[in-house]
Amino acid sequence: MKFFKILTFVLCIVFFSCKKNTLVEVVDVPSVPIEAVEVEGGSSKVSEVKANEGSFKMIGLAYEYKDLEPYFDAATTEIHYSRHHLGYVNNLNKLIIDKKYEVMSLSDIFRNLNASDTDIRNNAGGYYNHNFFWENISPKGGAEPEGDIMGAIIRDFGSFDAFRSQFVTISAQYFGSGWSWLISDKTGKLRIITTPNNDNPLMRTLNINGIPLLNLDLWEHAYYLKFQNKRREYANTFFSIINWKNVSKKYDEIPNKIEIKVIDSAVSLGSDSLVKPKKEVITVKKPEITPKKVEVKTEEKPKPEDKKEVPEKKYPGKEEESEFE
Ligand code: MN3
Repeated sequence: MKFFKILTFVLCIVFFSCKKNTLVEVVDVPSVPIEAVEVEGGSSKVSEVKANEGSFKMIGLAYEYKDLEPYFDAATTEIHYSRHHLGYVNNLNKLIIDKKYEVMSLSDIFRNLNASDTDIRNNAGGYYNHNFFWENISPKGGAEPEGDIMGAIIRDFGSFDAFRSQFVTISAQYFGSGWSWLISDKTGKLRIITTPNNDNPLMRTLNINGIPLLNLDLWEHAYYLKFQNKRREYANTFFSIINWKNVSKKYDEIPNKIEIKVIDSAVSLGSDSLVKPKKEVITVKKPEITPKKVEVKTEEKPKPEDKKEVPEKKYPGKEEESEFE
């Protein structure tokens, strides 16, 4: 019996000493990670994202990551810009060291690319396409464009709503990773196209010969956190933050608009002198519509709207949709 009493006593001492150690550990744990999580979860700033040394830089954003909410979430925008976009420029800078591309501009790189330059093509495309994408988004964007580009959209798609519907559908239905674009093609007509991977309309190998005006990133990294598999919803939401002022500016700088060809098709104009002639075309075209107005004796102000309605029926936009399905 004496032996059992001693054994019980020893076991009690061991039990309580173990329990004591356990309690000390439990008390220590919760006080540590609370502050650590808050520090880790804080977003970095756009201005802190810098490319490694090389020919090309991160050109920054005109807004912070959270500014695109509630449309695009801050986490996706941050990861997209500070990891994916940054990755492309760093890879590109590395890939072109001691190659002919090292001293070229991006547009020259796209013009000179060979089909075998896959890595440079993917990373130069990724860098350019993302720069283009961020510029065409703004927390103050959305609504509808104004000016000549709106006239061109109505001329080539029938209406802004028809254009939007086509752009969203084409973006939603595109298979795999790539980009959807609004471009002005070689005839000056607006078209919606898609490109695979990080290809873009400036690449000679694509034979598109278009000038890009607007693009949408169709890679899952651009939307999956917030929209999951609902790419149509993502494309629709994109229209709430499109920076139409910027798109419109790009359109105004295009040299081969249809109006210009009408007035001066025999003359090859330099790119610097193209904006002014276009305005002259509008004044030339107006008299064609005006006589009808005079006969009816209606107000003067509605003339431009009536003028836009005439070519609407010539370009039924939905015909193009089937090309991309
Ligand atoms: Mn992307």
